[in-house]
Amino acid sequence: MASLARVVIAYLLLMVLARSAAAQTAPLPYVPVVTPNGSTLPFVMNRGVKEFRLTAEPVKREFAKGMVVNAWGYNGSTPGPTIEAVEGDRVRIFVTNKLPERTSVHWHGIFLPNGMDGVAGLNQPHIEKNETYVYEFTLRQNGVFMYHPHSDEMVQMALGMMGFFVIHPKVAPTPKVDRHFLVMLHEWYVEPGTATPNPNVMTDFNLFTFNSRVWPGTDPWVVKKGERVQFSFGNLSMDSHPIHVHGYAFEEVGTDGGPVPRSARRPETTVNVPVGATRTVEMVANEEGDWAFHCHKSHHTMNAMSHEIPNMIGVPQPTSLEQKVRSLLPGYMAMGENGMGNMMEMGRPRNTLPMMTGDGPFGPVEMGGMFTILKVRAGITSYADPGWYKHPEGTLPRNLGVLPSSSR
Ligand SMILES: [Cu+2]
Repeated sequence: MASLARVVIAYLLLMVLARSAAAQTAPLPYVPVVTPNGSTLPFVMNRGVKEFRLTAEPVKREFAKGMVVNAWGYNGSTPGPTIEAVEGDRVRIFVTNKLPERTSVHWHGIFLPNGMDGVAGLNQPHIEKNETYVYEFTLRQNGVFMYHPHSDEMVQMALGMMGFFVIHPKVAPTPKVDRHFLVMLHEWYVEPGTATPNPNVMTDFNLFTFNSRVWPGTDPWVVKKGERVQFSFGNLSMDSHPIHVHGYAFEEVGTDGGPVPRSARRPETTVNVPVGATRTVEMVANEEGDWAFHCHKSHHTMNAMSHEIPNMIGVPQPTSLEQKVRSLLPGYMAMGENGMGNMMEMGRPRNTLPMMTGDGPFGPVEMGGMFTILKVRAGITSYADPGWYKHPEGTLPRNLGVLPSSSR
């Protein structure tokens, strides 16, 4: 009898070991999301609970080559790393405050017990400097949600404290989604020549970011031809952002309130993302090419504007100087010397990007801010940047040169 018991115990132990080993090596039961220029937060399983760790802290964020911003974020980054889980999961999230002031975390759009909602003063005390709080709740819905502070919100969000919280459905959707990009939209005011965003600005922002990067610092979004692709946009800035795709139409399939019923979906080329919301759109990438993807507010695809800059349009400027600077800084525009003379460095203030910049295969792209390129390719085996699209013969506009006026 005793030996039988030992055999049973040994068998049960083996089962447990085999199961935990399987849990560690099993593929994820979902297609992981992609946060361009960002990352996904790792988790550990602790007796059936998914444990995540967030540290709120000051971070240095390079918006594009040549500009580093003194921001605040989580785990060394703005936006913070994406939290990814599955409907039905129980999650436990440790939040440690390494900011110079108190904070809290609100789980935007997520159904949870009131005490876990993270509004400091209302649902919990503020998390004081160096303290750690632990949040724990069970995920009862699916969709794309966000997290952000609810303590000195104006300052903490203006400095970049925000991230995505993705909850996959228990049963994978059909047809299957092959690729899902998450893009946090934000806007900042960094006085040209400085590095720290001014949180007191309410309307006059001068930098507009996809995941806290501006063009040409935004990574391309690479997909294989024929893939079903979703893009989720989150907005915790002070303005709405109409995000526009070239060459395609997409359908809005979800918000941070839940999935959009199929009967309510309609084709669009632009999705307006209101403040305090997420929008998820879906399309099938069946047309190869390098397709612009950007906010359609034209000032949001420019960098580092300042109302202190005098309007020099129509005022003759020394073109020889502009041309000389342009050979060093493609796209440079002479803005005049008044008002910036004591902080100029190669024609621009230090730590400041050109307003319109970036090069493509045909010359200057002259964009900035909320702009990137959707690269759709057949026959690629990885999602590394495939370089510029090679246009098939006969699919580019032809230059007819200067025509005589009679033939125009
Ligand atoms: Cu915009």
